[in-house]
Amino acid sequence: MITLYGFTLSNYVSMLKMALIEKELEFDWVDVKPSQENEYLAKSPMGKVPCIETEHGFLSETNIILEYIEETGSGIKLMPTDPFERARVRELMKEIELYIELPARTAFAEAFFGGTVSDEVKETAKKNLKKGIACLKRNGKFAPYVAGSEFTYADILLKYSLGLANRCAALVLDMDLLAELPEAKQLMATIGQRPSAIQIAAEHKG
Ligand SMILES: N[C@@H](CCC(=O)N[C@@H](CS)C(=O)NCC(=O)O)C(=O)O
Repeated sequence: MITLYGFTLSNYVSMLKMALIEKELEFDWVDVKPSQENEYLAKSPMGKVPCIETEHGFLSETNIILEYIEETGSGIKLMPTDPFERARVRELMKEIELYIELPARTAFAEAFFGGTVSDEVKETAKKNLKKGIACLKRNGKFAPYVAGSEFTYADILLKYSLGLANRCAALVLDMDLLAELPEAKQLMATIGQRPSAIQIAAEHKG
C-alpha cells in the first residue's frame, strides 16, 4: 500500500489525494512539513512534500507520482491509452505546472505566509501568469474537461494549481485569472462537485 507524506493544505498533496480517492486506492498518511533535515531528505531529495513510500522505496515529484499510480494502481483511468492523447494530457499538465503554478508560487510568501514580495517579483509573476492563462485558453479543450471529453490528471492539476494561483493573484497581484477563462471557472466548479473534491475540501476545513 502507498503511504502519502505531506500536509493537508498543500495543493500538491491534494492532487495526489484526489487521484488516490478517484481510483479508490487505500493509502496511509504521514503528516509532515517540508524539511531540509537529513532524515526527510532521504525520503524526498529536495525536502518537498508530497512524497510517497511504496513497497519499492520512496518517490517524490507530484507528476511522476501521478504517473506511477496510473501505471501500477487499479481503478478508473486518469490518462488516455492512446499515445498522442496521453501526450496531450502531459503537455497540459506541464503547462499548468510551469506557466501557472510556478509563477504564482513566486508571490505565495505574501499571499499566504505573512511575508512580503518585491514589486519586481510581482510584475514578473503577473506577466508570466498572463501568458500562462493565454496558453491554457489556447491549448485547453474544455469539452467539458481540459483535455477533452474525459476527466484526466490535467483536470486534477487545473483544479488545485489554477485554484490556488487564482486566490494568490486576487490577494496580491490585483488580477482575476479566471476573468479571461470562464471555461476553466466552470470546469473547476464541476470538478469541485466530485466526491473526491468534496472530501478534500472538508479535510481542508477540518
Ligand atoms: N515539484 C514539486 C513541488 C512540491 C512543492 O513545492 N511542495 C511545497 C508544499 S505545497 C513544498 O514542499 N515547499 C517547500 C519547499 O519548496 O522547500 C512537486 O511537484 O511535488
